[in-house]
Amino acid sequence: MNIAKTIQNLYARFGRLQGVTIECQKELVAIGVTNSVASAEIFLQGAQISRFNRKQQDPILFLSRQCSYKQGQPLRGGIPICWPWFGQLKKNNEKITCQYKDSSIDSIPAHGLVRDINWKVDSIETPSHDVTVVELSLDLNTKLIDENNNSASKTVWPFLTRLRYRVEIGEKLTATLTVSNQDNQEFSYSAALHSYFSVDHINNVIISGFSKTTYVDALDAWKEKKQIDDIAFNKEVDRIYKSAPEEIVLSDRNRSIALTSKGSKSTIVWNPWIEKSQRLSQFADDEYQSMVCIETANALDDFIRLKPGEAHSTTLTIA
Ligand code: TA6
Repeated sequence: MNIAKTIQNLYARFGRLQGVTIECQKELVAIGVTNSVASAEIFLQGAQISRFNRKQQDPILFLSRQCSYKQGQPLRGGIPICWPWFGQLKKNNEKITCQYKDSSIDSIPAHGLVRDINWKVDSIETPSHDVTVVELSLDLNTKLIDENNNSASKTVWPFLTRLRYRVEIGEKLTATLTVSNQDNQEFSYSAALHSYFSVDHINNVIISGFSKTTYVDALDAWKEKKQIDDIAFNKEVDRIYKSAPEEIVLSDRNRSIALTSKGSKSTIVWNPWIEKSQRLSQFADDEYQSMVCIETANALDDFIRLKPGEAHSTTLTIA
């Protein structure tokens, strides 16, 4: 990406908007938004929301202090967009893996191929003093993926697809990923808004809303298990909750955050704990104490099939 040209173009289009800044952090370009009630930051790479803060309050989202801000390296934190598969491709439904028959699916990076592609900024609007709406998009075809020449570009996504991402920043943050099939054949995908939340300490975290639901334990041979009570943490947790509730509450000693999802029936809950933290890129050994991932997803059996002309939206609201 030509950073100078990108920044110049964005300034020319949006520089006059109240509370909008165009930022450059090492190799990445971001849109900064501040209004009367909140502030946020969205990187063009991966359309990744990196920050969301309500005025005079602690950050809602976690962002590692070891982020590299380099092209091709999705930030560790904020809300990465995992699409057109969640997690390791080979662990996805056969309807998804069969679309990659020409690629060795073992060597393909986890979490899809749009986290390290630069998205287009379609619009930034400030309909009122306390709401800012940013819309980004990605028109996917095999040419674009190859041009980006990123690690996953070996994985040819063979379908004409339009991704649109609408982010509304106010008292609440609402992020909506809409996938449209613009091809003449059906395709299937899995996805996640892989949200990292900032917490005072993982030992104080309680996630409620999941009791009596079933989850797949990615740390125990992908066995199905029952969630009896609220979720608390005293070790690494990596679970895909099936038929997850629409309303989830994340609490720590200082606050409670309500998460509402639409168009998603699966949610991933993850904390790497001590040992995995030492192996993660862009992550300090002790940062597992300050974060938890609650990911609004379309994963496992909750994958999405789109016929030509169809579209699906997955929405997360943080309140
Ligand atoms: O969503 C949980 C998870 O699949 C974990 O297994 C861990 O791999 C995490 O995502 C982070 O993945 P990343 O590719 O961003 O390092």
